[in-house]
Amino acid sequence: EKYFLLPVLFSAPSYACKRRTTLKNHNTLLTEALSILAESAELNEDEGRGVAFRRAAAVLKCLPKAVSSMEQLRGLPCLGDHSMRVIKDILENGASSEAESTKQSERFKALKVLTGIFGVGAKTADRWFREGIHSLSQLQESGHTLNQAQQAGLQFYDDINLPVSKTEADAISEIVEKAVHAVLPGAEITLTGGFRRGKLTGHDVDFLITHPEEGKEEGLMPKVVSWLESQGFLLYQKTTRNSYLESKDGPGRPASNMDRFERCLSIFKLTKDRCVGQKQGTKQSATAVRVDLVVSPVSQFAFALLGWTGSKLFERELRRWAGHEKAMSLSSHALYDNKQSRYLRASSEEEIFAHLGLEYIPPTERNA
Ligand code: DGT
Ligand code: MG
Repeated sequence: EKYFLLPVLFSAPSYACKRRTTLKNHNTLLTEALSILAESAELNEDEGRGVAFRRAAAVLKCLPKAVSSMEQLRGLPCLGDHSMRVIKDILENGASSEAESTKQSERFKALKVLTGIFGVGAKTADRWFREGIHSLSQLQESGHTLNQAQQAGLQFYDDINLPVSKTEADAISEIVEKAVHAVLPGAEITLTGGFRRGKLTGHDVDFLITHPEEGKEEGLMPKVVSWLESQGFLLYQKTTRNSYLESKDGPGRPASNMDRFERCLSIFKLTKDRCVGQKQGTKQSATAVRVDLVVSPVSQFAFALLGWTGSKLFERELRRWAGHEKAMSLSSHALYDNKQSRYLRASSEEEIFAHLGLEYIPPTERNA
């Protein structure tokens, strides 16, 4: 008798918000190459191409095993011709020549360095690159006037581009809690972003602040910022109204109390004790850490929590699901049902998933 070994055929739902994606990735070689191509497309402001590569990478992240042959991929969604060519190249040659040459290209390297400056986006970096500015020293010599964020970004460049550890995030949490409770006892602070999804490092630390009594959170941000400033914790801060999602894929109608949503982009000074030498003496040194603070009224808290937990692709897919499959508009403020012409209330993430007709996915499985 003969036995044939059949390859494992993978399958997955096409919406990332219907998949469970933990941090265990069995296909890092593939996903890292696709992420480089996504990043390159984003730096070239080709959003469509960027999303296509992000979706392809995300579908591979949720597979239970490493991909070993192209035929295993037949049943998978989100893998376009271009992504398939990249995967084939890696399976056959051990690396993607396109991802490798992208990584080594002068333009990609320069745009990475320039967008590594806090306050510099793809547009500005591209303009500078076309003027012949490819490095930080060339930028400093150029005589360009930098805004306050960019000046701070340049000043703390090395620290900001170092990953933030969970230990550092916890230390920042303590400071933020102290600040918030000093100015508004009873307020609640939640760690969001990648750390809430269980990541051990991040590029920043994200917090969501609310108060169980609606309205009590009003005017909170300036007070928190003043407290932090008076204690010397802030190297930079800028408080703005949150208008990110609303300007892009916001609800059919703006939420009534949207103007109360405030965001503070900041750079914290974190002092840490470092062991020096064998005698275990400690030396204090400071590091700069990017911190995002968001204040939400409790009525919008569940939406804000869902919106700020990420991943970015998971969020995008949730909104796409809501719009295309449910005729609803989801933002980090509200969920609007276009058929019923009304807002759907929710006081937990579970309720929002239920409104959307989705199985609940916990934060640690939103790492798409
Ligand atoms: P990280 O920090 O590199 O470990 O990765 P994340 O997942 O923490 O990403 P981050 O910090 O850029 O953003 C956290 C989540 O917050 C992200 O999944 C999407 C959301 N988000 C980011 N920026 C904005 C914004 O300006 N407005 C709103 N509503 N949401 C945002
Ligand atoms: Mg983050």
